[in-house]
Amino acid sequence: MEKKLAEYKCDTNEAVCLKLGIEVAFGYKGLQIQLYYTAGNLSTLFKVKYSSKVTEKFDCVEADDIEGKIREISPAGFTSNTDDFISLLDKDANFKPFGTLLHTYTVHNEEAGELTYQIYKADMTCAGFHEYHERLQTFLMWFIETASFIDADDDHWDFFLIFEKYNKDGETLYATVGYMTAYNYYVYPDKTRPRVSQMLILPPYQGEGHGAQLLESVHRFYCNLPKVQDITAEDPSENYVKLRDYVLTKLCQSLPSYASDKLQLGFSEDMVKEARDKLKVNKKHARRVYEILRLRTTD
Ligand code: CO6
Repeated sequence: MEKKLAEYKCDTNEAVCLKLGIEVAFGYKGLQIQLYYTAGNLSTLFKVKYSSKVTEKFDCVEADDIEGKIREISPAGFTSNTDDFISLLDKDANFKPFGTLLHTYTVHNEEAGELTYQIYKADMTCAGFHEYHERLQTFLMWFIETASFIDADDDHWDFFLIFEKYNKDGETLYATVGYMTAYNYYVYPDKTRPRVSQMLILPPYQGEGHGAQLLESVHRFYCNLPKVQDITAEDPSENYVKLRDYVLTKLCQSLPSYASDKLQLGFSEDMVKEARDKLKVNKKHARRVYEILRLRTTD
């Protein structure tokens, strides 16, 4: 009996077509969970397939409700019909990014050559963005261990999105690359402090410099807003801290107060002030950058 049931244990890592998973699912043989997103609009196909499933009647055990569990974190309005999904793929050509364009950059790719990317700032007043964001944030559950969904209707949220811009059959298309959310906290008496809450670069795009481009653009965006005191992060992960160290060091090293002769004199109020006023860098991070740069100049 036990041997027979062992065949009904599937690793959802392998079953999910996203190739990312949650836990071991019990009760299925040949389990396949298809979760497909269109590249731009993230319209979703969600389908669960298996060759057989245990039943209480014959096997005296119940199969895990894998479909129900994934449904809870699946984007609202998904389709389970492959033909419908194919027609949504065609419609994806009409997808345009939301919000205001902040920055355009290119990345050289060995196979594809020069690829173009754009960073946009969006908010909930952009038509269709609410639904798009609902779909986008479902990725967090697959790719960030401690992720949770946000109450996006609170107007203190800022959204920053990266899209790849490419041409196909004479048309300009966009693909979702990643995003960041920041919550504008109030600082007495008349300032705000945006706190980065979520950041995700989708796996195929990781390690190509997009995270660094996004964080730098976000600093540059807030630099233009006098009411912003500095930028912080909520529960930053180790990976996020590494990325932030890289970006803030790159930004601060061009400030006069971080010149190599100044670094030798120790951490100073000038560094704190210049990093905050010119780049919206928080005091604690200004100190970290000082230590990184000081170490570099110390043999
Ligand atoms: N180790 C060391 N150095 C790193 C790392 C890691 N993991 N990530 C970035 N960097 C540094 C490094 O110097 C990179 O330069 P190269 O060595 O030349 O590659 C540089 O930063 C730029 O990295 P890149 O822009 O390519 O990073 P990426 O586009 O992959 O974005 C990421 C980084 C962590 C946002 C992305 O990998 C990701 O989305 N990972 C999964 C989700 C995640 O972990 N998100 C962060 C948790 S949420 O903490 C959080 C406070 C909130 C925001």
